[in-house]
Amino acid sequence: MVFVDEYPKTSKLIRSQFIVSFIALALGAVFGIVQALHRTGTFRIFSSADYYTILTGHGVLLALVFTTFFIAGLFGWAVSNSLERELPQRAAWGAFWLMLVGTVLAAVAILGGLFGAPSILGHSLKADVLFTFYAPMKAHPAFYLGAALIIVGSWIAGYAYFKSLWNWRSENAGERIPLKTFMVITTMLMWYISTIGVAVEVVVFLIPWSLGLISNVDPLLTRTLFWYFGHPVVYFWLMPAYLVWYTILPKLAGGRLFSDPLARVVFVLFLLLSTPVGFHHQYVDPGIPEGFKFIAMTNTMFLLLPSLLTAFTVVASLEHGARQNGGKGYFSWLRNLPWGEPAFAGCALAGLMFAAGGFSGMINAGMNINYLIHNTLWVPGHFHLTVGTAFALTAMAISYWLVPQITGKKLQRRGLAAIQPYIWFIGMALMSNAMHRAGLAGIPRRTAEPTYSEFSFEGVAGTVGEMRLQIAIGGTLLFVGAALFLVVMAETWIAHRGGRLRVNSVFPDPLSGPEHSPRILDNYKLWTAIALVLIVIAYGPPLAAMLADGITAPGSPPIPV
Ligand code: HAS
Ligand code: CU
Repeated sequence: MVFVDEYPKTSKLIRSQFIVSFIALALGAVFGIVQALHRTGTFRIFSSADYYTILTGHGVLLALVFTTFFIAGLFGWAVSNSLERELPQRAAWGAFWLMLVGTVLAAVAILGGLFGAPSILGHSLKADVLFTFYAPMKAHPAFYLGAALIIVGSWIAGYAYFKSLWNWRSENAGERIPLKTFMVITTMLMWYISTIGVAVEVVVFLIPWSLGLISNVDPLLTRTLFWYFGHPVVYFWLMPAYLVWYTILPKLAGGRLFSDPLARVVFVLFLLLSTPVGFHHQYVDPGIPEGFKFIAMTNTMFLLLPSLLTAFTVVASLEHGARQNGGKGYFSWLRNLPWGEPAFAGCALAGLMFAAGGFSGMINAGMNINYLIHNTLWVPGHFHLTVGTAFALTAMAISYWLVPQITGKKLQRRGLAAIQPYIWFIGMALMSNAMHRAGLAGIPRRTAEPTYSEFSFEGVAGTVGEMRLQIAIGGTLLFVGAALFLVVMAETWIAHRGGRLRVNSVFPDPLSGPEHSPRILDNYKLWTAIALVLIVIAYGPPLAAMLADGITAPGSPPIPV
């Protein structure tokens, strides 16, 4: 039975979430290519003064809207499929509408910047504050209000998953939480803990400040509250991709998940360690004692563990699948994977690229080596491999598998779908490699005129002109990749039902199942408590110092370390 016939209400919800997500992807991709071609000097259609507006549109629409709506849909499917029930409709739809209103408010505020920033309610309608919207840059209050609504909406969406779990528990006392739901709930617990930071930042400081109710904010405090959330949010993007790689990808490869217990351990580790690391985005900020930056670095290094475990478990599961299909040898089994299947190829290529993105992340995380790459193009190079590929390519790829099930319609244009992940892969390889190298040459991020007038950058290998060209070509291929994806989706969406779907949501058992995983792994209260203790250790003293000199006064008195 197809998912849409089994759970028609939840399918309708997921379709609505995906449509918003895909519209954000389309607009974000347009802003992306316009901005990449401008920055590289290849083709300029707007003035450099508008650069921040375009860049903010690109970052907010892709990193915040495309992701959050897609994840809401994917999680809804995961919970509904694994607990075998419709989601509670009132909460889930309420969340959807709140998030949609928030998105429209934020988008209007950003776009206002392109139309001369007209004065609305006494404030100029613009939000050139980038997707990391902390002070001292200021946006129109509508932008912050929109951000607040998106966050509150996501909390309510989470409630719908918890409610489903409680209902399931009351009917299945003593049973292990199914893996997909376990992953969703763990991710949401991390999300609740971490979004408190950005919620306080927005509601207590940025909204009153943008309305003119308070005249000062403490930039260090608001940056700290932002990054308290800003690192976990990257795992809020990664963990759904992991959910796909652990629970769906092995099946697509013709095999079974290698280990359910390891998958649970990985998600618990993320819950424990995702938050007390935010200072690794603030290594160069004054006012934070070095010792606390060091704690963040140590925690970050421990946080590599769940991803390294994932690399092992997922690759082992794929190898198992390939060997079922006749794969032999140390490496030649790779040929027996279904590389022509778009959903498989996209997820596997996303994983391969993430291995590279993970390594550049390790370099970012080193406290002293970070000084070399901070605020350079290296960092966008890193995050286009992570959120821009590990997440985005996985989301697109799994849509080829999921959208037929939530619409009941056969995937159209299979040929285009099959080449799309490869186009993304090649485009991203060119763009992110050149960005990393450009960063090493000292070329800054977040500027329309990276050349300045009196300064020439020396490439470590190759020339700056060649790197710019690679970024322009790579960016263009990525735009083509996004467009192909959207064409396939649009045609599938409007097609008539009929024909064999080739996909279903029935899963083979893992090689090592939940019966092998200690029950303590499902003890959410314990893990949440430990996570909170770690946060108090990592953030308590520095935050206390920032508050001690007055909550809106900049800086913090020195604390002994
Ligand atoms: Fe990061 C900056 C450190 C992961 C996103 N990161 C950013 C920013 C973003 C971002 C958006 O310590 C910029 C924010 C801004 O605008 O300023 N990051 C890390 C570390 C990791 C890491 C240590 N980042 C991510 C993920 C992201 C993301 C995931 C989004 C989804 N990052 C940093 C630091 C900075 C930073 C500093 C600040 C830089 C600065 O100075 O501004 C780790 O989690 C990475 C661990 C990953 C691995 C890889 C394991 C490999 C796997 C692949 C398996 C293969 C498969 C395929 C499945 C160790 C799991 C098999 C296929 C076959 C065919 C066999
Ligand atoms: Cu981080």
